[in-house]
Amino acid sequence: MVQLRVNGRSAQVNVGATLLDAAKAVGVHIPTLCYHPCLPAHAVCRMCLVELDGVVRPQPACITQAKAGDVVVTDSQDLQDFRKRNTQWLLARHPNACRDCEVNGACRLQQLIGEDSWDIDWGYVPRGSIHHPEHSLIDHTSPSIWRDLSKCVECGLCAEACGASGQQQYVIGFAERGSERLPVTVFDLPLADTPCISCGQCTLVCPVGALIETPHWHTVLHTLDTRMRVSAVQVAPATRVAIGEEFGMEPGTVSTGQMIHALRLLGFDYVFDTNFAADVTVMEEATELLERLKGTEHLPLFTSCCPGWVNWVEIHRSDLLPHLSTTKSPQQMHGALTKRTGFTAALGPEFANGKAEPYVVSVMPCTAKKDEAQRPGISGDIDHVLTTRELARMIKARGIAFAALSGEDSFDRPLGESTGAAQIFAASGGVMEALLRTAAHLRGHDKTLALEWHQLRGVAQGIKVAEVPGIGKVAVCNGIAAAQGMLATQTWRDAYVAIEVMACVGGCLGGGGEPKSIDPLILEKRMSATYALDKVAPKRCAHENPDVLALYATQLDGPNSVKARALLHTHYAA
Ligand code: HC1
Ligand code: SF4
Repeated sequence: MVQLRVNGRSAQVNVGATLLDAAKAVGVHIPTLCYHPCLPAHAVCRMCLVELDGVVRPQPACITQAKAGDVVVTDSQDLQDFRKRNTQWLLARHPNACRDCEVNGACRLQQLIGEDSWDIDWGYVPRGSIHHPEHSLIDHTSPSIWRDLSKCVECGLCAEACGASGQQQYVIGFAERGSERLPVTVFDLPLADTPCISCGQCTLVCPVGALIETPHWHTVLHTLDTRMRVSAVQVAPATRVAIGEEFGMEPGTVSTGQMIHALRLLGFDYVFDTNFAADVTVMEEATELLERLKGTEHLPLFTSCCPGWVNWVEIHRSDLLPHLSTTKSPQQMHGALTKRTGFTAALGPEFANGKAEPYVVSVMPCTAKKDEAQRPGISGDIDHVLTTRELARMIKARGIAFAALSGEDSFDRPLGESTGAAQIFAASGGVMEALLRTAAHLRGHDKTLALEWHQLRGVAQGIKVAEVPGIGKVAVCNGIAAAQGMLATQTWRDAYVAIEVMACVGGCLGGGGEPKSIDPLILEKRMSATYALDKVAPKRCAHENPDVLALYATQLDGPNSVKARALLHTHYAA
């Protein structure tokens, strides 16, 4: 342990800890802009400069290791003056347009200004466009991600999250030097023309409004306000274990009831559960796996519910397309079931024969789901996709006191009933575990095989493996970088019968549309909450869902039937 003093307080931290860690340990706040606990620190914003006894120049607390006997001052008048000048410099390059910004109220730069009662002169001089007009500052080409580089504070976190420290997609990198430095895309292309997989990890770490999800919430709110259409919303498994963070709840709090209640207050006529469709996905995909296991073709089967992963295969490895499960993702399945089955017909004669359609919205922890909803062949089943963050914005915009709402509300039927197997879709390894539960049942092994597959759980980036008696060896790739590494070899071809890939580390609960967090344990907390929901679920296997069984019996002729394939399966583009 290392002993030091911070602002006169005695601090004790582990060897290797930084001055920022030491300050946190004794409750001293140091402002930061470019720091994120899960990414390498580059100390570019200089906001965290502190004075160190015996050292002439102030040092960045985020990268300076604490040494025994250090005497640290974090808030002298000189430091305060410097932070004010530094902020002034940032604002001179940042549009004065907070009122219209998508992250208004959730921006770290705005917080810095708000924390101190500085009399700041906000004179904005657009940069880049003067000296380097070739860099387009605003890019709305992607269905999932919007860029506005005029708001960028050059922290570099997006390049880290997309590159070596995260997704290893290297879509974003820096161009120019000095005050003209900008994070641009490969060859400065519009994002839609790059190999971006729409995972949104860059938006998750952007401290300002330079990278955001393509916003749909204004249109959704407007459509609900008009009350001109019957509306239905579905909510992803990973949203309920994270949305509470936006309202000051402890990370890992499950707020399903409050979320449903808030959706009703926003004006949705039906509040359904994506988990219902996740159970249907399990039925279809487990049946598909067992069919493929009768032969040798297109094995291993790859899961396909993660659109970031599907994008990656289509962009980089079209040779793998035959291995992807053709089963639609739960989002798309739910959309098809809502718009094109007995539910719609039951809404009334004006909905018969497709004359009118309900307005269908999904709430997802994922930015790539916006892109998925527009895929050729399946577009139209979901009208708009909101991220978890966008739903929180809508709730705040309507002044709904989320945390004070009753947690008693529950999903509507028939598209709202689900099992624990569906809930664990939120976590890396969960889709595979849910599949194994039902595949084992269909094979008649469910009395002998375990329900829980702990080898496939956990947040650590990499590959998880399990040998499943009667089925074969399966793998889980936690994050697109892990999948990319595995697929660069040939060993996977004969090693596994099925492989789950989730583009974001942790699975959907680490998705690019989830609340932004600088808690280094955030994934563990959301994951514990997810498995706890499964543990107490009255039914824990997809094939036990009574409404799913009823759907197959009354409308679909069973899993993988001609009707089921027409409604619930898709294809991919080479
Ligand atoms: Fe996911 Fe899925 S689990 S992809 O992570 O298969 O986004 O939560 O909704 O579709 O169910 C996301 C989560 C989600 C789908 C399901
Ligand atoms: Fe990179 Fe993902 Fe952002 Fe695209 S969405 S730029 S792949 S981090």
